[in-house]
Amino acid sequence: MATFQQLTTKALPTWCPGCGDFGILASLKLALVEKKSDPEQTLIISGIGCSSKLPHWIDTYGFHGIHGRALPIATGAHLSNTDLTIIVISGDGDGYGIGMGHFIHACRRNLDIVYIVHNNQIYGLTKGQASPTTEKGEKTKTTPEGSIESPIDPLTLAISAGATFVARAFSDDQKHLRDLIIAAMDHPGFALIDVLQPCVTFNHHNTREWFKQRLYKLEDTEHDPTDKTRAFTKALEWGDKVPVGLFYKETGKPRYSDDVPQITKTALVKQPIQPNITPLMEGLV
Ligand SMILES: Cc1ncc(C[n+]2csc(CCOP(=O)(O)OP(=O)(O)O)c2C)c(N)n1
Ligand code: SF4
Repeated sequence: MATFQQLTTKALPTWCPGCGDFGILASLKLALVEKKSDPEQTLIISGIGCSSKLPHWIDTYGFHGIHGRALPIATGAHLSNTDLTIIVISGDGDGYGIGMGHFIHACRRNLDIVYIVHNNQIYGLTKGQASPTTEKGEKTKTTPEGSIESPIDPLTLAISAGATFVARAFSDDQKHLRDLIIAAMDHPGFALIDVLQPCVTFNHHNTREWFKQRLYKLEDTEHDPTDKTRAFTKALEWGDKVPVGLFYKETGKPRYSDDVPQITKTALVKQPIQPNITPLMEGLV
């Protein structure tokens, strides 16, 4: 286990002052402290983007991958060592654009991974192009007349693809996000937390104020996260009111790793290396 201070690196984040990424980083550290997580058994994997720089600034193991490929890297790491706590960090471009195929397959496989997507509805690192979650009509560097495309909804996609824990949070509500990350870590299966975050430099529409006027918590309503139909209805709500919290949770579905006989008892990395590979080679002939 590590304290908040011990998880804090000497290097300081290079995010723009006021970026929502700071709140997500702080919430993740708070969750790891609360969970008494061992930094040496914690692996944070990301793709490419402002958000994906996060593993540089938290003192656990980390892997800053390539654009859109955080989930395949995490899948390999997880199946090699199922004892690790694996947190994957993406942006909306990284995870829902170039990485969309991997996202859907990770959901259906129910990999035991926590997937945190920093959703600022824009490409931040590359300076303000439209992303898959950019709202219709939004003017960006690539849509100077306003986007003509409808945004995707990551939550309904995740639920229909088979994810067993689907939540949305806001980067500025660190206690709420911390609690959702803890619940996601405790959940045996694929857990998506889509985190709405301001990009103060390139998204001048979905600002802090915009969110604060609209967000409300599902926990303050009668919402039942085991009700899949209701979860879909709530996930589609985006306008004057935008819900955050746990939309959907399914228990009892086997994790991918439960059905791989070679690793159900002992993690692959803890198994002896088979010195005699002749039977293996003969099996391939
Ligand atoms: C294969 C590939 N295509 C495109 C890029 C350029 N690129 C880097 S980050 C990025 C998008 C960043 O947006 P997002 O994932 O939403 O993260 P943010 O920077 O907003 O946190 C793009 C298109 C790249 N690095 N690699
Ligand atoms: S460009 Fe946007 S997302 Fe990137 S660090 Fe700056 S405010 Fe954050």
